[in-house]
Amino acid sequence: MDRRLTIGSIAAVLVILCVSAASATEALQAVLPLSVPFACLNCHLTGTPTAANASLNDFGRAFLDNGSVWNRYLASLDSDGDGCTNGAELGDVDGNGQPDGSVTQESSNPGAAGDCSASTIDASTWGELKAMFTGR
Ligand SMILES: [Ca+2]
Ligand SMILES: [Ca+2]
Repeated sequence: MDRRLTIGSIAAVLVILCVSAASATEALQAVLPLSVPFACLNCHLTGTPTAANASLNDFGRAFLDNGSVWNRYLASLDSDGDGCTNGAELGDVDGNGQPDGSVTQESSNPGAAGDCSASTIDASTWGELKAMFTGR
């Protein structure tokens, strides 16, 4: 009976840890300007992170190091080193938290190298263009 209780307790703890890891990931996704279609894979090496397996990719570490805040600084970085800034990959080049223009999905994953084509427009130019249309 003690053994069943112990196994049950361990299972309950694992479920709680898994749920808390998923909840944290979902809450942090809401901080990003867009998180579709990559969702958890924006920051994690697995699409289904758990407390036992929530390893971060390069963008996930940069996001964490930035206090889990999305801003102009984080947008200007190229965390995965593929030639596209995090902002370009996440659809918010100037990092003001608003998706650019009519963008509704990420163009590529900020934590996976080799999945983008480098933009020729820089963040400040895009920010000026965006301000013309949004007044921000
Ligand atoms: Ca990149
Ligand atoms: Ca990328």
